[in-house]
Amino acid sequence: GKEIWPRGDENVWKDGTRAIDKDVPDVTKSIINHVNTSLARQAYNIDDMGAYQAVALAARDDLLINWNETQLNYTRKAPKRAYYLSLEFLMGRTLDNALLNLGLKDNFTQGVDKLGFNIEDIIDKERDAALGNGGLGRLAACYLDSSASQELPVWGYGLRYKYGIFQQLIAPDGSQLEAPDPWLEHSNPWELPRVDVTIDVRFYGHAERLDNGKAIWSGGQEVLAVAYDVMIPGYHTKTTNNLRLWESKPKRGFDLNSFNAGDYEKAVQSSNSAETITSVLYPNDNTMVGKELRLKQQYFWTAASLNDIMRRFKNYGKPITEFPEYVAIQLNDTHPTLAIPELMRLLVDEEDVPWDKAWSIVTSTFFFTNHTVLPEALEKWPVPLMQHLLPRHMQIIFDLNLTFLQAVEKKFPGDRDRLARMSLIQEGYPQYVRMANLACIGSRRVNGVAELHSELVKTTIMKDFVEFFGVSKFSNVTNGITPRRWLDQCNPALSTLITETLGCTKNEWLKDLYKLEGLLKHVDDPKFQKKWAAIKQSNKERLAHHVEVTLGIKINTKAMFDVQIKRLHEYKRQTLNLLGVVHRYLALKKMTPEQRKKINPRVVFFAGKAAPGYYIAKLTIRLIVNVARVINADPDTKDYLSMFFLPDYSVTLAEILIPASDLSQHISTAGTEASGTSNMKFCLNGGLLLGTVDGANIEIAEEVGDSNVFFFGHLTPAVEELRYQHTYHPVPVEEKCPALAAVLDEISAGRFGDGSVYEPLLNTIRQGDYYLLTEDFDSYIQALSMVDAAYQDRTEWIKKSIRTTAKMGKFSSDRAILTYAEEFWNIEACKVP
Ligand code: KOT
Repeated sequence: GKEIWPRGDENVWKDGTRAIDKDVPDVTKSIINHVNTSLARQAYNIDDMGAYQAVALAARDDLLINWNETQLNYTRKAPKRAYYLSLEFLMGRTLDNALLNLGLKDNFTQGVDKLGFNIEDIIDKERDAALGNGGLGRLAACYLDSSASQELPVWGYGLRYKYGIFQQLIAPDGSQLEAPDPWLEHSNPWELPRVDVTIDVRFYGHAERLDNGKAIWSGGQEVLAVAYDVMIPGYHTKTTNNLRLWESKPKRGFDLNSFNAGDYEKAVQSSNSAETITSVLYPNDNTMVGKELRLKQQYFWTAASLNDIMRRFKNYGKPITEFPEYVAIQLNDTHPTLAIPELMRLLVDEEDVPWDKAWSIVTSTFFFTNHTVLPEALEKWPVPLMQHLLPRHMQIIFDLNLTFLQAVEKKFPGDRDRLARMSLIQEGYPQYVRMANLACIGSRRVNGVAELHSELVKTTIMKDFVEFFGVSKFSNVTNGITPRRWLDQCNPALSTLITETLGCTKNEWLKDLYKLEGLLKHVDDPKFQKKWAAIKQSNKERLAHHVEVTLGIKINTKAMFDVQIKRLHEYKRQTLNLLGVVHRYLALKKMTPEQRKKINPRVVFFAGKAAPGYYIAKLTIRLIVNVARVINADPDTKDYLSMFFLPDYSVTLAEILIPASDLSQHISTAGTEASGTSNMKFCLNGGLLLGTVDGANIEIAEEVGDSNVFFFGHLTPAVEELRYQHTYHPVPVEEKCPALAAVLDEISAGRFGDGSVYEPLLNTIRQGDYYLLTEDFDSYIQALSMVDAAYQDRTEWIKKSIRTTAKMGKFSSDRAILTYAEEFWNIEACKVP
């Protein structure tokens, strides 16, 4: 039937709800209005920062209208929804992305110009929302962009950290220093505080068992979760989804009894500890840190999210047994695994659902993505800690384990080793809860993030589970990236050239990235090649300008730009790249000036953060910085080789670096990098790939063809055997790889400053060499020579670059998110009328 208008005059309400197609005068009016009212300022006292705030508020008005309509539409149509639970969302900046998605960039550019400002300067005032470490968090951000762009009813759930990933500084001796990232210091126009949306979350206390597997959990500490909503606009659609971030607050401001008794410190203590929960993002990537506060974050966030999801489901008015028909929940790695026992607790203890029925609801609702097979990253929590913090959840886990192991025993009678491996509990003193095992048995599907990685998941960490559940529960969804941010936004000139060349609208190819294949027709067109090369050149100049302004260093933009930017980690082997640069430097030193003149100049860029407690990774940064100082100052070689470590890597810095790269390096030990996603970003921007046969590199090569990538190194199946050899039949580096030994010796001998400082790093290679640098160094150097040779023929290089971009269709995060939607979640687009 027809809906009744809720209140007042329907026409007055509807007139007041403006449509989004703002023309230039609308834009200026709106900005001025915000300058005068929201900021209480005038033309006389507004600077770039103030202008940014006013422009952001003007853009936000449009986002809000779309956001409201989207959410109302979801409430009315009550579709099945999916929720993406991630402890990290590495969003970067919002303004430029919002204007492009709204289709308002041109009008805002003109409007801002009329007001005496430059849009790019204003955009540059925004701070990154850096609530993530690296690939895993940025993937979550790309998936939100794609969900909204594909009009899918998907919400993200995360934490509103007061401090994002630390700011990286470089000390005079070259080491990394960390400073806090107080990103919320200025008000954040992109979030809506929902002080009315709060959820109580309990910690500690005791759980008293009743009959039927039920229990009552009481006592302990109660903390309040307050919702902050972040608008996620789709590209050229009204659909504007929601990212809900939780902030922790004390339930009662402070304990009045203590206050009255004169103990002020004790009185504010409870409020301190509650607020601590969401104070800081843990700065570790691909490692597990067993801190109690981290476990508290995980429970606080999953409990608040699950309760919120349950409340929204109940508004649909459906019986609880239909929960999985309306809700799908994706677990971004094991960090939100407590959602599984939490949903059991809600169903069994609070909704009176029988245990077995509850378990069938749970296992129809969750989906689990694994992002790493590195053993040090697999989460396990001490049972005593969990028992203390979450007594009811520990009971539930033990009960689930009992039933699960009985089923395993039934299928594989008498196989005690198998039971020990598959148990949710690792035996010992103390015992540990294995989160990946719990996430696996509680989920309908388990997936890896690239073909090779998904195979490794099935044959290593989940082998027993494949044998128990059958292989069809396990599959692959290769990661993707959003072409809106990672091409249209960061490389507008290339985006324009592509649109002109393809003969379709920008909107069409940005939403169907396979259309890029249309560029192949033009590969041999010299005019097109020239335009392509000119854009790369101007992006290199943009980067050089940025480096000159921020670091005061001049860069030769005629050189090849060779880039490795990612978290510092031994498995990613920045050290291999660094030692390769030293090798090149030593070779240049030995040449005559005449010989050098034949060499193509090269500039090598590094950027990336090291976890504050990761000693070897931090030492690697220090060595990079100090090698760079020597090389860049050497008059014999500096015209042919230079090297830079750009501090404080971020999404925003990536947006400048990636479009400027001729070559990028993705050189992890085979079988260690689950996917990698920056490899896709470089290739999308026409940078060639130098890499190992690992992660998504393999699928990139499948798409672009082997002749357009530079591959080297041992393959995954060889790695285990080589490590065995290194352990039981070690051969000295001097014998195994003389070229590498020579480089190590130069560093030890003090050519780049006191060599003894770097011994611990060099010794990881000389002894044990877990990441197999001595095995891959020679073929790495060979690959670098192939790169040099290929770069000599500039036309052929440009063709490779065009072909690479043309074949990136597969790596759109739209393809990835539609796979999740169709194959896992069973949700459909829900268009705003
Ligand atoms: C693990 C523990 C804590 C924080 C982060 C991780 C983590 C990050 N595990 N895997 N990743 C990366 O995820 C990316 C997105 O899937 C992959 O492309 C990348 O290879 C992983 O290393």
